[in-house]
Amino acid sequence: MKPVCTTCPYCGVGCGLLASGDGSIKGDPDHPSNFGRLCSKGAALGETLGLEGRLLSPQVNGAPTDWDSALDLVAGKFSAAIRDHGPDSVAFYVSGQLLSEDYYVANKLMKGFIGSANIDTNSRLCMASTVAGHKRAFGNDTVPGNYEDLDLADVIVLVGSNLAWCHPVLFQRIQAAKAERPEMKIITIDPRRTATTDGSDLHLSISPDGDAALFNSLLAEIARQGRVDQNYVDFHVNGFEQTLSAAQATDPEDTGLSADELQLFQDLWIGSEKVVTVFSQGVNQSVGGTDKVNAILNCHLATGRIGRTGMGPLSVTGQPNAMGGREVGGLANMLACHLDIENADHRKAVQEAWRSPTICTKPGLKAVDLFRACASGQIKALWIMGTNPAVSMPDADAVSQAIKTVDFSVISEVVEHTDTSVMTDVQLPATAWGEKTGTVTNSERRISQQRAFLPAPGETRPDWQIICGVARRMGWAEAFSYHSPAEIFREYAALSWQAAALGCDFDISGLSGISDANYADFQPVQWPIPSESPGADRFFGAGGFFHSDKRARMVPIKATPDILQHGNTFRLNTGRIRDQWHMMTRSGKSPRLSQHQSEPFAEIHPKDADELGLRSDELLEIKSATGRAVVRARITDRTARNTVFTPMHWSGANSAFGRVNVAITSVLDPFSGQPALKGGQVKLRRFDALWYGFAVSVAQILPQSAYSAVARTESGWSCEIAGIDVPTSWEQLARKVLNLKTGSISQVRDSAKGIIRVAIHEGARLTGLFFVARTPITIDRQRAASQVGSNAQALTALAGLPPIGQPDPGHLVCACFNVGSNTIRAAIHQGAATLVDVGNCTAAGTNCGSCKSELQMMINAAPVLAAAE
Ligand SMILES: Nc1nc2c(c(=O)[nH]1)N[C@H]1C(S)=C(S)[C@@H](COP(=O)(O)OP(=O)(O)OC[C@H]3O[C@@H](n4cnc5c(=O)[nH]c(N)nc54)[C@H](O)[C@@H]3O)O[C@H]1N2
Ligand SMILES: Nc1nc2c(c(=O)[nH]1)N[C@H]1C(S)=C(S)[C@@H](COP(=O)(O)OP(=O)(O)OC[C@H]3O[C@@H](n4cnc5c(=O)[nH]c(N)nc54)[C@H](O)[C@@H]3O)O[C@H]1N2
Ligand code: SF4
Ligand SMILES: [Mo]
Repeated sequence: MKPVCTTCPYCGVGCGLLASGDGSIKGDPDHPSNFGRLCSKGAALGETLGLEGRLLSPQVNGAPTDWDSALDLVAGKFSAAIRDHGPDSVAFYVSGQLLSEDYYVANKLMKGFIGSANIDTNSRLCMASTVAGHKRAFGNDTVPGNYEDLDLADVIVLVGSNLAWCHPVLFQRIQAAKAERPEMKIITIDPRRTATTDGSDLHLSISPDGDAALFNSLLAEIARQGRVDQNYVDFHVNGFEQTLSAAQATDPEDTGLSADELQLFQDLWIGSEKVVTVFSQGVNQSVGGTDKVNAILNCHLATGRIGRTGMGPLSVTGQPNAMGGREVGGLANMLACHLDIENADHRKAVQEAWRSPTICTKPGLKAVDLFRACASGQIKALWIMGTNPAVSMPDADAVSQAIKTVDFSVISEVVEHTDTSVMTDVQLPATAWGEKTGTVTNSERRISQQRAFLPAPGETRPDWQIICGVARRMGWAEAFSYHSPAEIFREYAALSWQAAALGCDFDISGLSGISDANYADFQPVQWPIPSESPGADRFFGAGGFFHSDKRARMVPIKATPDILQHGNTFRLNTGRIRDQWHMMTRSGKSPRLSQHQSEPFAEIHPKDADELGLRSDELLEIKSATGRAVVRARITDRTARNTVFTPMHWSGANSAFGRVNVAITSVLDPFSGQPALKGGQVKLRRFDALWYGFAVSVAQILPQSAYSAVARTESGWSCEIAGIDVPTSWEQLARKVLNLKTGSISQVRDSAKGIIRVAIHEGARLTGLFFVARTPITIDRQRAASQVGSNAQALTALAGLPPIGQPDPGHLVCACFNVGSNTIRAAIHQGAATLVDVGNCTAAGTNCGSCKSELQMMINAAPVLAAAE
């Protein structure tokens, strides 16, 4: 069987893949987003395709039902709410992980037929500040440049981006360009040290939210050095003088950088015309996110460094279809094809194209307000699609409560139990990645197709079909009578012609006549794709902005650094880890991906840890007025004093108290409504565990106790656990934790040291291991996990020894090729002195490269280790 060309369902790089029904996944060498490269998550997709935990039939009030009954119920409840309380009494909360065709029909149903704009998306938590910043500066939400600019730039500045972990294939692309042209400079601006800062020439550890001050200072320096592109500004830009004055009023000390660091950065930025400024969530997820975006754009506009090869601002998108969602108008304040709700001509064009009975006339509720309206009773019927707000929204307990409060709630999901789905009245089973076909747009405006290469399991249906099924039952059969995603795509592409005629950037009208056969054979293509002429590669090189006077706006920015910091609280910074995707409903199925980091943690500075009386690997309680989380402490100076960094990935489905968003209150950017998810205000305390434990079982372990985090292993599940009470029987506790009712128990106890180790055998097969101690468990997890499911003897297993005759690979470092630390150390010991040597000997680091900084640290440590031996 020939493999199917498809696109990765994870990040906004949008890598092309070759996928086969047997689960083998390779990078597509011909796809222009990745040219065959993949990262650890993309490479492990084959391990996530199993049907374990999938939602396979519609459920109403916890019982399976047929599609007709479920869809009748949903349509009936939404229609009744609209009839009794008006169109604004219902809401959709959707996702940048839907395909454009799904997203387009959801938006059409809400804005054109129900007649409300109460549809918002998780992009509100993600890209909203960039959208608002782009619109202020350019008139439309336009990404001016391309990935190719990263190959050609002389200076690349990464602002609030951990590209090495979050957009690894772009990071590899930059590293490859740097290997060819070592004079190229990579600068990363992040308050914390990351794998990305490790791989940069210069790391500027700015104060949290110091970004606007940094780019304001840069603008002032551009003017001081006489490096403004006066011609470009005169012809294409408004607002230069006021913006410069505001920038000159900024105190450079607000960046938290030394004068030397600041000068070095400014000289590098100003000194090379070919500079690309890449930005991500350290910019967007801030109370001043939109201002940060404009502070960056101001510098590119003032120097005319935009829309030409090798230069420009580049916002990297998070989700696979974050960009497509913006294009279809998934945000509550947008119409399809980048048209504006507030503009009567735009509304008319959309309504005419849709031949719809109505059209929303004002922006709808943005995510945070939408859930508040659920809590207050204004929203009577809520439909969530492809997102898990009970975990991913700030003030997550209040959001959970809001969902419970709504009279009627529905979710379209692919897995059976998420923290959100268990609170909804109706669960509709959607086909997952690999089972459905449609388009997505990546960070460089490139539209590619995700294609089915597996059959739809059980009763699952693609999201667009589910939405159309409800719309038809609500009385709009004709407008939602699509038979295929191709049909939806043609309508959408035709609407973009109207948008372009009204002066918008988004034009894919050249695809409005695409045949079913050509849609099936869709090749990756970048917009604009006008019908008459070939589209340009980039925007704004010669002006042509989308404000009515065709000029850009520089926006005066008042830099207000770290305004969230006050009192004796810590600043809670949050984000991502290398090998997990969001709430792990898919990446968490891969044992390989679950090994790199298998529990929620907080990076905390050694001095802060000292003051809290906290030792390494103990537990930390993170608390605010809204909620509390308990996570493992990682004491490191990679994070600054008075700040902690925690990953966002743990939920109630896999941890006891790992949902960190319960402790983040909803503080919003005033322009975009995006929450400041990087600036939580929390109190910290050492969590007084009486005992610490580690468990591995062939059976599924469930989160429990005062602290626990569950992860997949090759032969089952593992769990980090801790308790605050002494159980009546350790044997009983072991059985409960391991979820093993039967089997014979062996145990080792050292009461003086407070150590208890339990093994359970079913015949000769070791089915579970449970280690308990008064202090954090130091046992080698990988080794223990590899023994469960085998015929290992109790004594060997409980001693934590490797099975006889097997080498111990050690802690997993390279997830792509499953290479552990011991294997790498052995290679280094035998003379491997560079990354290339280590790669040649062990294959580690030769695929996605995300582990290179870890490998380099091991190489650097080698002489020290050798001396100590
Ligand atoms: N492995 C992995 N990759 C992913 C995802 C995933 O779940 N896992 N999710 C995808 C999605 S949806 C998104 S949106 C992207 C996000 O991609 P990124 O934005 O790169 O990732 P984050 O880890 O959220 O945050 C980036 C950095 O912002 C820094 N930061 C915090 N506050 C500030 C500040 O005030 N200023 C500056 N300059 N930096 C600050 C943090 O320390 C952090 O290192 O990743 C995508 N890729
Ligand atoms: N503290 C903190 N919180 C954050 C962030 C942060 O940096 N810090 N980042 C924010 C950002 S940028 C983002 S993007 C959000 C992400 O947050 P969420 O969107 O809540 O995260 P996911 O776990 O990806 O949720 C997607 C859900 O859709 C389901 N799904 C997968 N495929 C399909 C499909 O084809 N159809 C349907 N119907 N469902 C499907 C998955 O099983 C999963 O449950 O989190 C935000 N929250
Ligand atoms: S970089 Fe990794 S996660 Fe992102 S699209 Fe490519 S393979 Fe997927
Ligand atoms: Mo995101």
